[in-house]
Amino acid sequence: MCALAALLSLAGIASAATVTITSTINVAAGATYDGHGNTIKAVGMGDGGQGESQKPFFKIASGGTVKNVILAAPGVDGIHFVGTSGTVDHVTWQDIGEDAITVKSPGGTHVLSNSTGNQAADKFQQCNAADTWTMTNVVSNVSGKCLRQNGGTSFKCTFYFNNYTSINAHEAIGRTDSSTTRFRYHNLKVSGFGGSKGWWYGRDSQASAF
Ligand code: ADA
Ligand code: CA
Ligand code: CA
Repeated sequence: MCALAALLSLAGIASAATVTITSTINVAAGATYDGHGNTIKAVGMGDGGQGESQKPFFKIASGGTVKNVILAAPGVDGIHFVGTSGTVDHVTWQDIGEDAITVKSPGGTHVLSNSTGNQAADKFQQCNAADTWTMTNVVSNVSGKCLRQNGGTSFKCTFYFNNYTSINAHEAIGRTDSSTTRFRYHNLKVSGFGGSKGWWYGRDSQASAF
């Protein structure tokens, strides 16, 4: 323990720590993982590049929550929602890996709130199943796509960008290949955008304010 941590500990004040993990943390149905502001570092779970076989820091089952945690580099495969609902709140990705947060099968209703994802080489958020995904008070700081519905899929999603800030996205705010998906936005702030097909990658008619 460093001197400052020891002093804080004597004073009864918990200070943030770095926690090393070597395998995915499974958050059970209905359970909450509260990181208490600690930083998690993944070892042996991937290099944070664009390889698709990296492991996630967390898998969140239905009704589960991950909150108050900082995810260090390497960003591996981020966080996976694997149930019909779930929440990620107050999470910071310091350096996103292959992607930062994924809705996996079966999809349902998910929330990302009060969180910031930094330095996505390609995708910040990835959606691989039909979902209603609400993002509130979220910042994407450097990305290709802030959000990508899995390429070539035609299921319907509704994505709510609520108080969402995108800084330096170089391809799209949202990208889908599905004609039934809808992008809804409220207080969406975009700066440094570099895409050539618009914020919604050629699907402007599927995007509307709420
Ligand atoms: C790519 C890949 C998908 C899936 C996705 C992801 O789009 O083609 O199969 O792995 O990435 O979830 O990261
Ligand atoms: Ca991917
Ligand atoms: Ca991924």
